[in-house]
Amino acid sequence: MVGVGLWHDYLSLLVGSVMSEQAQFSFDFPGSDYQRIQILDAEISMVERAFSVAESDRYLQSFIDNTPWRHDEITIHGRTIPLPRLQAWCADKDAVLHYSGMSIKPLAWTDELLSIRERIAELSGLRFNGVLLNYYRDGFDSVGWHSDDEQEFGPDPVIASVSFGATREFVLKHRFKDDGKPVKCQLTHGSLLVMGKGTQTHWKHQLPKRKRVTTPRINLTFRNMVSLQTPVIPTGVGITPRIGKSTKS
Ligand SMILES: O=C(O)CCC(=O)C(=O)O
Repeated sequence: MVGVGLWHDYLSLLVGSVMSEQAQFSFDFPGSDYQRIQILDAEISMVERAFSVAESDRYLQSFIDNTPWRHDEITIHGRTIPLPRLQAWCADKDAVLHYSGMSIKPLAWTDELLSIRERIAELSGLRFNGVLLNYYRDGFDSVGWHSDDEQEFGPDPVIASVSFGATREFVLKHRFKDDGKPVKCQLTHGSLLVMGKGTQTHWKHQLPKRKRVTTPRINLTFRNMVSLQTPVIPTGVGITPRIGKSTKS
């Protein structure tokens, strides 16, 4: 039998291969698939196989084919350019998203999104009332540096990020400390990344362009709009959920 120390070392090596050495890992929940990622001033957890390959394949194709994607534009310094990705916002009624100068009315929840939301709740105890869908058609699509600190999500939001399709590098950088190296994380097909307390207030993140990536990726960021009549309070199991303005490009 592998001892706890060795098991921890093995996991550190395994996970360390996809994260910068700045991150430290601990495996707080033996028997679960959680990897708790200890980074300065924030809590981040990951489940690499939150969805099976078959489920993830099905979700990837279905979201690409069936989502009424919007291709928004953003004006920066007087220049209007299309965002380098497609998007959709699904949420409880009345959850209007104010985002990069736009007001986006929510689409209704679909059965698939509800199932995924339920899986997140089973795995983490976290519950959400909205989800932003991002469709990266290939490695030329991206999202620039930002924090998800829009007012409607409260002062220090917890966000659950589910990925299907091409593995893409997710990079975090501390907002106030210039000396730290960026933390890099590979978001794989069927993975769940929970950005806990501190992640949006102390860190920014991006999904950089990767020209060698030729296949699509769907990312779903589940969020809680705190102004709704029926705000959903996260209740943590396995991770420590706690209960932020950005212009993304
Ligand atoms: O696609 C990703 O993994 C990141 C998405 C993101 O940063 C966002 O929706 O705010």
